[in-house]
Amino acid sequence: AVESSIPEHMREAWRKYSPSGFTTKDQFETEIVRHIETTLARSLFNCDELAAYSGTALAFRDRLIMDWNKTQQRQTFADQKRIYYLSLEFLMGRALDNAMLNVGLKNVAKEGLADLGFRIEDVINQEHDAALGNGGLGRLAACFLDSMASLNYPAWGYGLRYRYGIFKQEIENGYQVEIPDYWLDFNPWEFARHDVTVDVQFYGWVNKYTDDEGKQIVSWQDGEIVTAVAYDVPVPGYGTPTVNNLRLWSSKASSGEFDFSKFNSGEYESAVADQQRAETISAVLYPNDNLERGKELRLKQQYFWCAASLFDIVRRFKKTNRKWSEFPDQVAIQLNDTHPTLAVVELQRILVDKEGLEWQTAWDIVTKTFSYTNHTVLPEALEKWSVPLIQNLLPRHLQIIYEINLSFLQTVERRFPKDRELLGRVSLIEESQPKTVRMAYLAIVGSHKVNGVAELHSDLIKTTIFKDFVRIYGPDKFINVTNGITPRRWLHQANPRLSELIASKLGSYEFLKDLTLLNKLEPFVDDKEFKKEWAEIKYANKVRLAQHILKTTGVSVNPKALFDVQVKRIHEYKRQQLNVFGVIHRYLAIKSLSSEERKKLAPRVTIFGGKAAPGYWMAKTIIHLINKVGEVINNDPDVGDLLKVIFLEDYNVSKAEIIIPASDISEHISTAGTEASGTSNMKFVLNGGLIIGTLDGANIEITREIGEQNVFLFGNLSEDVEDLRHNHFYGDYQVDPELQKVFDLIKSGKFGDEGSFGALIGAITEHGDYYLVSDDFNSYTKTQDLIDETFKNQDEWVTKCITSVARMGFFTSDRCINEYADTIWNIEPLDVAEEKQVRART
Ligand code: F58
Repeated sequence: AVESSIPEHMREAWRKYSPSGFTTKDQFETEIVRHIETTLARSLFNCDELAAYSGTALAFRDRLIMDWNKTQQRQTFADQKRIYYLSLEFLMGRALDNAMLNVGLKNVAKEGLADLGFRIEDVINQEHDAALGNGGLGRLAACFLDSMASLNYPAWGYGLRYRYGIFKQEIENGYQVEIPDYWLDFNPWEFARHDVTVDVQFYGWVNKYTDDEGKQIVSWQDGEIVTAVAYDVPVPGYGTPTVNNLRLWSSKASSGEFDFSKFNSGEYESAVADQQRAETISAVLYPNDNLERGKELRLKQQYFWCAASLFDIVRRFKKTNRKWSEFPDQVAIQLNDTHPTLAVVELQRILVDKEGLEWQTAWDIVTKTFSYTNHTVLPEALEKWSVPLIQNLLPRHLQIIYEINLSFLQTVERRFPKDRELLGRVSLIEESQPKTVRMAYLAIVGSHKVNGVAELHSDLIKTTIFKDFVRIYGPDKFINVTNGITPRRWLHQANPRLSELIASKLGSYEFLKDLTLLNKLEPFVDDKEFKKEWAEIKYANKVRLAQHILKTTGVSVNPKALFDVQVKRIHEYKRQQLNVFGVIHRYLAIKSLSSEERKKLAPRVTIFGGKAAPGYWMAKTIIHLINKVGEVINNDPDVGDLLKVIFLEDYNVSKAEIIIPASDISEHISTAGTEASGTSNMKFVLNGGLIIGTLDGANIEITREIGEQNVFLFGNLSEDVEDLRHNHFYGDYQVDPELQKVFDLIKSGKFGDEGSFGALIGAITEHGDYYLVSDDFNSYTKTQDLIDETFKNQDEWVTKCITSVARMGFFTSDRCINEYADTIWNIEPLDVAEEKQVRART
């Protein structure tokens, strides 16, 4: 027992008064009113929706805390192996609705709030998204936390508590404008642990000497110290008492560093400046997706977070008084991309420099502990850090990296003595100017397993960027774990009516815990009543989105039209430009028809959403073009309802929850071989929408599961991409003639100053069309025509949708987490049966 625990003979009183949390409507109302009147110091004369949200959040938070405390006690007591998920991004979105559904008391809250004069939807909408991520990678981490808690795995997330999440996007005159996302004004979901801190060192120099006993001592000295303060966020599982912990680190000046003498000597300003410099580390999320820029502050963020997390993990391990050799039996650490790779080096440093282990003994422990997930093959997204930068910021770590490299290259040389070039290719150090550290290679060498995120992607990394490493380590080190999504948020929360309809057919909500049960829906594809209800729900979701569109853009759209959606980060490889060129092509077609012929067309609303990295000029040009095309088409009386083009501002998790359930067709149209997996493709199909897509990422496995007849596939295959790119530079290469007409219209100034879009067109006509927009254009527009035809037969369409949903069971993140647990982490869920019984009795 620790000193701070209450003596045994006094615990009875303690237990007697320990709160048990509300379960009934009356109890909920008591709690919310108490919080509003005391915690928030408001009253019934002064309670707006924000206050109602705050009170509700505090009431649910109380419940979560109790389960959270118990979960942590249970996990400590069970003393099993834990998984630590290190991610620089956790794109959590809102917490209240999720907490209500996971605890299972949303209806209680709904009725209670109604009694007090509020609509639950309005209350939920008051919450600010927790937007600590860019896109797919960050949202995947959030889905994984949900699954790990729901499956009762002893798991912790570790990340950074950015003061500013991903920027808020506004569109002004068709251009993206970035607004800072300060989100911490009122955040009831975090707990500052001012007593849980770690001092993190930067800069300084390395002192190597031999002590009196002849032992080599290495010590990293001087430099500056920044303190990491822990902020804990409860992560509730669905239908289980497990509430795991997400620990986010915030930076502040260390009390040692904060120079009080400066105050006294009148250097007040510079003392405050020091403090601000320390706080800058966790100030802002870098807003790039799939691009690395090598900024010092980003490296500082990475080390700050890795050092604090590792210290915390090691501190917890040491409390168990085990031998170091047992570390990998207690601890598994997953690296979400290469961003946390310094953790590998840091653990080696702790074991060798601080704990005095032999190099090789330490290294065995390190490699058994870590595993690494790769999320991209795009060369511009692979992290490389300049050696001089690391030398200056982390001098001891650079030495360790060189030592790791030396011993790795020696092994390679022994195994492949005749292959001199191999050594240069796989070296952790690239001999560039300046030299750089190849972080992906370091992550591979420091891990026992490396995984890609969809089958095609995992194959591609083995045959392209990591080919040499497959030769060196053998194929078993490289595996695939296809991504998944949590059905709790992406079906039950986002689409409650569809979830309810499914439950009514399957007899329970058990499918939310075992998504393969959805296959029991398939026999109902011939049930007329069921199909009607299905179609009504989709229509209601479209009406809701149409209202949102009207409110935010002023454009009125017809909910009976086909809703065609592409929402994701704006990037050339994701090809929003292909989509908007397709829209212009459709516009030209409409204009060329007589008014009689137009009546036969299927009306369509094309909806875009997504942020461009602030420095990604081409992506911003794509946004500009979409908005300009929308202005023209939406106001052309010849077109009317036949075509509307919408750009939805500030796409984020909570907007995705409105948009995704309202889609008929969504677009996943990346150049084959560029999108590692994609996860929104899964969300759309799970919500009864069909997809148009290339044979890329998880589209391939989605097609295999739901059947080719239910997917609109088009475009060139990944194996042909290289040759096609090559061909663009030879012979008399010409762009697709239909695409050329689109370019001509843009160049005519129809959508405003044609100069604005010159680079976008030039990338295709002059600069080799790297993303194969022209090669795929014909196939794309033909497939869009097929979609129009198919949509006309609503009965057939609904059949496709239902069949697809029924076959989506594979894509739950629960399956994904179980695969990680079995094949990489070697961890077991913690038994909570007893806890559940105690709950049922009380
Ligand atoms: C995404 N990567 C992949 N990176 O693009 C997507 O195919 C995949 O489904 C998803 O990961 C999950 O595996 C991604 O989102 C980033 O945003 C990084 C942020 C930090 C800088 C480098 C890119």
